[in-house]
Amino acid sequence: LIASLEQVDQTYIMVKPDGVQRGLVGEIITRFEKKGFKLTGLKLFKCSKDLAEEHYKDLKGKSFFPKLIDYITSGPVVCMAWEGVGVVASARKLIGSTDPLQAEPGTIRGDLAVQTGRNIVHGSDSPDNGKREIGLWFNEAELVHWTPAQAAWLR
Ligand code: FUP
Repeated sequence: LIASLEQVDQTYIMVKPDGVQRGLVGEIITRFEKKGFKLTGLKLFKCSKDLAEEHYKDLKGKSFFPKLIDYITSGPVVCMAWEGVGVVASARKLIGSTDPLQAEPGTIRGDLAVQTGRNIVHGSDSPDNGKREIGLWFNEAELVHWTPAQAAWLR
């Protein structure tokens, strides 16, 4: 018997320093919780330049790269691992476009931000990057694999 044809994915979500400074941590967590995804990792963290550069290594050649690294390392971030069927693509929809002025109202960036360089939240862009980024920002011991009591209703 095939238990499920649908792949359970993981995504790395991060409240960036401006989101923490503006007091938006609870609001951002709430959106993923209400959607019905499962939180498997959560911490407040001040990241090193090395980690920030590794996280954004695909953008290394871009003109905005140094500013991006300064921004991400400028204050604490909130690191999260979320799990669920389709969580990577769905989280990107919840987050909205990279440029908050282009992001639809109802999305996190569309509702809460105005600048690309201050777009308050990160979400992995593929299931492979989800795994890679969770491995980068969390130790295995910090991740919790659990079964929500409402699993039969929300999956
Ligand atoms: P996203 O996947 O929406 O986070 O967007 P990207 O991976 O393309 O960009 C990562 C981060 O780089 C953005 F969140 C903000 C920053 N960035 C800029 O500062 N300027 C740009 O023109 C594009 C991205």
